[in-house]
Amino acid sequence: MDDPYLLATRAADALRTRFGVDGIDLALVLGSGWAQASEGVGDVLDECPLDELPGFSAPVVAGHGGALRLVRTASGSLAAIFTGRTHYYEGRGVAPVVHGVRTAAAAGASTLVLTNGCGGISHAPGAPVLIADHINLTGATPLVGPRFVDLTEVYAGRLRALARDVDPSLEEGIYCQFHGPAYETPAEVRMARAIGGTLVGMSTALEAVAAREAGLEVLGISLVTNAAAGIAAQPLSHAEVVEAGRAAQPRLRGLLTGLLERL
Ligand code: 8IG
Repeated sequence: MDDPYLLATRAADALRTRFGVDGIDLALVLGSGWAQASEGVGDVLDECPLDELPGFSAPVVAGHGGALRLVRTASGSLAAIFTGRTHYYEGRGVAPVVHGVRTAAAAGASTLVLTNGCGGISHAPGAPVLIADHINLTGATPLVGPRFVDLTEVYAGRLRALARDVDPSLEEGIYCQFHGPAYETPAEVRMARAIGGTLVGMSTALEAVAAREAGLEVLGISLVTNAAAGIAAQPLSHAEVVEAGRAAQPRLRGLLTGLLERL
């Protein structure tokens, strides 16, 4: 089994069988700081460990989820919520990183909401930020061969407008994806700023590219959990990340709830 598209088709079939549905309408990937906020955003119909489906493996990071949850939204849509993701820094390659995205598309989703926790260059910790565009600094791509995918509008303006309907004070930013797992050096953060980045993270861009290839409409939302290295006086700490996530919960919950009422 080395065709990632075929593997996603099989995972989508397993999803349909496991949940007893014909398909899904949208998918939501939960990043650091988003798990709690997603609770209660719809009626939970069912849930299973992600590694029950072909091609998925158990999470490697403590605090990163590994479940697939089926939710009926207030608008009546069926949403698949991935409570965690595979990161490129895990070293398994790019295909496992985008397997959830391809599975969601194969299961019929037309909309993908990607969330993450990240560092802020020009956004304060605690702020949710709409991703307006990205810069992929991983040197990797999920696309193999002559797949000339148009990336003019990776993050749909229509969905960003919808998010701003819910929360008009949302900022927009440019997400720079680094390989990780080390956080950036201050010089790397200055480089990211110089080339137009306002957020630094370790996910999302690769997933968004695979999503555009699959024809999904993408919304990306970052929770800034820490100032990027060298932006604040102190070094980065995991405790800071956890605390910023905790403090932002009510706002994130309101945002997700409002979004899922509209999707
Ligand atoms: I949470 O400062 C989180 N994830 N690259 N840099 C990068 N990823 C992150 C950061 C950060 N904080």
